[in-house]
Amino acid sequence: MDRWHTIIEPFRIHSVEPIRLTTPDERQVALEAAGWNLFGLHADDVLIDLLTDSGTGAMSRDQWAAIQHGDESYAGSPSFYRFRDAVQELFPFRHVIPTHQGRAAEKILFSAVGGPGKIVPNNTHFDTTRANVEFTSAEAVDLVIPEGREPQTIHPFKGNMDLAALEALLIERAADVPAVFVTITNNSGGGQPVSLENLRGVRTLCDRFGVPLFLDACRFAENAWFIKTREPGQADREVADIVREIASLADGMTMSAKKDPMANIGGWLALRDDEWAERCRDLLILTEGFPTYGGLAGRDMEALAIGIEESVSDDHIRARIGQVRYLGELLTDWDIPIVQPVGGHAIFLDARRFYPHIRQDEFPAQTLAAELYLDSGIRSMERGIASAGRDPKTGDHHRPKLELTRLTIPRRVYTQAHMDVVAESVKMIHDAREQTRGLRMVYEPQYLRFFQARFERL
Ligand code: P70
Repeated sequence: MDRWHTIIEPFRIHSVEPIRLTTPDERQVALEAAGWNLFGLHADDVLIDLLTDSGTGAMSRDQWAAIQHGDESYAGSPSFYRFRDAVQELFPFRHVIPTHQGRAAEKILFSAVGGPGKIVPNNTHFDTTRANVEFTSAEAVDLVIPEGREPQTIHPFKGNMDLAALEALLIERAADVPAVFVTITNNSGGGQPVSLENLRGVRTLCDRFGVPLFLDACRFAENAWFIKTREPGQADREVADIVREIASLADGMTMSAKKDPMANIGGWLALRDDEWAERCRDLLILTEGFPTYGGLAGRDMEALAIGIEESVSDDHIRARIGQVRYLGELLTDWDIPIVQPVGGHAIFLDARRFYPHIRQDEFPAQTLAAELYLDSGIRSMERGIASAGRDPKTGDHHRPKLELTRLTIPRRVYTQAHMDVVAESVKMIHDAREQTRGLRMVYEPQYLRFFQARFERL
């Protein structure tokens, strides 16, 4: 594998935002006040914020300029048409419905086509997708290939759908499947890509059983970059061209525009089917707003139109994915256990191997996130048993195979020096791992509990 340690960022920085250094004592106080949950911190008390790559990217000069052109008409804003055209340039679905973020698109779609008795397959449902499917009393099933559940197994497309498992499900239940979903890249499985070959296989099955194929496409450009660099015969294509082929295989998409399109807020639902679109627009009006703005301001749609274009710049994605990989290589060189190969938007620390002495019920990945914050002020996100929630039938914890702590890299925000600091801090807590104790959960909300749960040190 080719290896590069220094990646040229294809930009220079023209506006800076100060970050605050804190003392260990200040961090201890802040973390305790937050109930050992990093979502509860004031961002001012964070040194390097790797909680999420969602809405946290740096907008470009051109995006800020476009904001000045925002037209705030309630209906028929020219900003909507610029946004719609930018979407259709890559995803030529007839209907493009703006929403304030990705989960609103999910809520609307599943309200329209989900419901009791329905079942939705996906490579891996992201938290909000699963929650929105289940909220309609439909069932959400994850059919990623087995390699996608094993942190150490190397596979170029660990986000691929298990086609045999999908076929088996469709043979039995096709009539109950409103749509097959594929998440690109597969966030919950480590930000792992899906190959074109696999998407074509899913399409063939969908055609055979007469079921539509939808993309949860938040990180479409990153997925396309992996196709370009890993899939035979794709190396000479532009990322935009690969994205268009991905789109051509699908019937629709839900989208959080806070990821690859580098907007601070926004999303969309896009689809071909007229009747479904009509139902979704009705629901949109009920919950989000008129169909030419969804929950967005005209200026947001302007920033999005430019961000969509910038997201498929090959130079941008090379640097973006190269930076994530750089951090992954530093950690790998120091024998820190991470999900391999490194995915598109984040490094996923393997908390099971990091803290083999902490039982899963004692929240190893949450513990790791807390220790990292205490050491340096870096904020990460738990992606393990706390995030997995409970089985609605038995009331017991889901015990996911992957117990991970995610270091999510915002786009165009941090430098290589920041990545060095992150790697050094992870090494510090890794060196001290044997003395580390786990946590106990002392408050647990009903939905998506990881956002607001509170913990105490054991
Ligand atoms: C993250 C964010 C959002 C997301 C996603 C995929 C593959 C849909 C969405 C929803 C934010 C997040 C949200 C819930 C739990 C943890 C983190 N992912 N599909 O950090 O989009 O946030 O715009 O409603 O990754 O990964 P939105």
